[in-house]
Amino acid sequence: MKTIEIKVEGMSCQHCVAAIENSVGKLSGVEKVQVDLGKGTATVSYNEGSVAQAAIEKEIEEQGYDVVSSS
Ligand SMILES: [Cu+2]
Repeated sequence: MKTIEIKVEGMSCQHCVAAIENSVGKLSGVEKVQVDLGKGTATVSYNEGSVAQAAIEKEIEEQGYDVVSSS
């Protein structure tokens, strides 16, 4: 299990939080998603053998947000 913090731009309200938590949370291999609206981050815990970090970031971008960086 790996946990990353992704800096996301474009989130403005609880709707955005729910959109990201739901869509990323549906990816198989993703264990936990926690979005912090104030910090503009999404903290994602996932199984590296099941899902790639790039796929997680792509999912966020497909929802209409910009991935700035991740660590
Ligand atoms: Cu919103």
